[in-house]
This record gives sequence, C-alpha cells and structure tokens, in this order.
Amino acid sequence: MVASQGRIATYSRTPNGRIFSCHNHVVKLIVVGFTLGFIDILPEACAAMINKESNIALFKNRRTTSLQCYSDGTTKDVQKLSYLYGSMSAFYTLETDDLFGYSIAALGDLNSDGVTDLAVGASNDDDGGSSAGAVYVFFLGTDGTVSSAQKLSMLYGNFNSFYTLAADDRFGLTILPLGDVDSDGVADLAVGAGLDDDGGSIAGAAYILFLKTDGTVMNAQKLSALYGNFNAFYTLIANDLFGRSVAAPGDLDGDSVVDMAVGAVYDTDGGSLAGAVYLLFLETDGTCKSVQKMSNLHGSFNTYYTLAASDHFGVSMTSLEDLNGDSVIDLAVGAYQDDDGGTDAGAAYILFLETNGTVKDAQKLSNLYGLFDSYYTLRVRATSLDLGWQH
Ligand SMILES: [Ca+2]
Ligand SMILES: [Ca+2]
Ligand SMILES: [Ca+2]
Ligand SMILES: [Ca+2]
Repeated sequence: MVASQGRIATYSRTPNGRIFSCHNHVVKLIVVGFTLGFIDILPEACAAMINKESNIALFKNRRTTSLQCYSDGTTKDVQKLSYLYGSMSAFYTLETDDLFGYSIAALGDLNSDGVTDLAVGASNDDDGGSSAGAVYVFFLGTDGTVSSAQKLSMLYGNFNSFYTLAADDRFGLTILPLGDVDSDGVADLAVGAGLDDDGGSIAGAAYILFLKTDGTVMNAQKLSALYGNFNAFYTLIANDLFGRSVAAPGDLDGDSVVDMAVGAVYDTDGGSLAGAVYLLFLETDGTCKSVQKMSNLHGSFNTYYTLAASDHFGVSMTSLEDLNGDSVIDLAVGAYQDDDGGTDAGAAYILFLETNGTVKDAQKLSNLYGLFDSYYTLRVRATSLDLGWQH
C-alpha cells in the first residue's frame, strides 16, 4: 500500500526513531528514522541544519553522523546553525548541554519578508531552571543564515506572561506549526514539554503558542492534566510523557478550527510503556473541544494491531497527506521499540483516520509488515542507546 504510493528511505540514525515526512518534486517521500547502533559522539552541541535546495530543515546531534535523507541519498547545499555557524551567536549564546537542535520545524514566512523562518528547540536550556527548555525562532536570510532571532523561554519572548516553566520540563522537546488556530493570520506553534509534572511526575504537557509576527508570544494555551480542558475527556497520570511528540492533522473534524495530535509515549494501556496518541479537537483559543485517544484500549486501534509492552507507540508522529483518498488526512506514528524481527527493531504505523479521530484502517511498517523488509532490514538496536532522547 504505502510502497506503491511513495518511497520509504532510512534516515541515518536520527535519535529516538523520529519520523520525518517531506515532499519533493518527484515522489512523496516518507523518511522513517530508526535507532540503529551507536555511531559516535561529536564534541559539540547539537546543531540545526537547513538544506537550502530542498528547503528541508534537519538536525544533527551528538549521536548523529550524517545527514542523508534525500531522494538520491545525498546532501546538497547545507547551512549549519550553531554557536559557531550561521550568525546565531549575534543574538543568543548556547551553553553546554542545551541540546539546541533537538527539535526543529519550518514556520512558514512569519515576518512576511519572503523567506521561510525556522523554529529550533533547545530542550535542555536552563532559563528558569535546569533543563526547563527553550525554543528559538529564527528569521532567515536567503542564504540560510540568521538575520534575526527570538528566544522563547522563561526569560525571553513573553512566554512567562502566561505560564511558568519548571526545571526538567523539557520545553521544546518537540515543536511543530499547527496552522492558524485563532484565525488571526499568523501560524501558531505547538511545543511539547513532555517532562512537565502536571497531574503527576512526567505526566507531560504541550503548549500552543499564539505568535506575533516578531516571534514573541501574544498568547498561550497549555494542554495537560490541569490545563486546556483536556481532563474533561481523559486522565493523564505520572510517567505518561504526554507531549513527547506532536503532529498537525489540519482540521480533522471539519469545524474550521485546526486540530492537533499529541503522543504519550509511556502510556500503559494494554502494557507498560505501550504508548498512546491523542487527537485533540481544538477551540480557537487552543483549549480542547473534545479528545480521542488511540491505544490498545481506545480509538479502534486494536481492531488492527496490538501494541506490546515497551513498544513506545507515539514516540514520533507526522501527519501525511490523504493516502487512501477518503479526503481525511492520515497519520504516521512511530513505535521505536517494537520487536518485529529483533529486539527494539522498531516500527511505524500508518493510521487512516475517521473525522472523529478514531482509526478507520491501519498499516504497520516493520520487518514483518507492510513490505518494508523488501527494501530494508532493521537491525537490532543497541540496548546502550535506550536512553537516546533522555540526555
Ligand atoms: Ca521570513
Ligand atoms: Ca494565529
Ligand atoms: Ca477541527
Ligand atoms: Ca485518508
């Protein structure tokens, strides 16, 4: 099914099995990253990378050696953004272990100067507390260097007018533009803080940041066990890690307000750390109108597949185009410790959604399902990397 509609390529050792979805002029390209063996440790902080030809932003961290995820398997023209490259240091300073580049997202042209702008997470930034986290908004020049920048954290960008980040929240663990939630003409940004403690230790949280065109926060809505009306529908508990991943499915239910998917990778439905994904149907203020969970116990997922303990379903996600032609956006979800064909070999699911957020059909991609092994074989992941994202 998927192989006939697009091409699947491996990404060279992204941490934590993150899924990238991107498109080029030839094929619909779904890039699935799997954690394969330890490679090396680079003596520098993480760095964001921009491929100028494809307009794809990537990241590179201490456990990544190469950036090859294009249809021909090569990198082309690349601009690095780090403390030493891309003029970033003219605006802010990175410190040891900030994990700048841990997450990255294209923002569209926020400041309307004709050049796409970029958000980069630094989930272990220490503004407001050790590893409270931060996100940078970069206004780019046509050469991919930084022409101006706005940091969003407890100390910058007006975020603290709305919420307080605590130590180890890991704000910026994931970032993604959702679309224009409040219809003010400016794209709004989802930011995960998966180690937030609302409702229990590491229950997790996600924020919707309503941005101004200068990159500062005009308004914000937190979604967690305590905020955003989420708890009217489901209960987040300790160690759910809600907010580890986020996807933007567009307006799934057709009420003209964009919706949001959030992964809770340590959810225990049907097994310890089996994982779960929530579809949040949003109001224009970013609160939940309704919520649909997908897991072993919810959302009809178990009609098609069963998650095992420690699969970590929801560790990564991306919305896809409408693959099956039913006019409803479909969703790819990673489960990087699935054991098909080898311990922690990993898997991804393509979920064909109903407009109410339940699963209409599903296709697993792994060593055992979805023809994946016709193209690649996933190797057993080195157990020493189990804490890949938990720096
Ligand atoms: Ca711009
Ligand atoms: Ca907006
Ligand atoms: Ca909607
Ligand atoms: Ca569809």
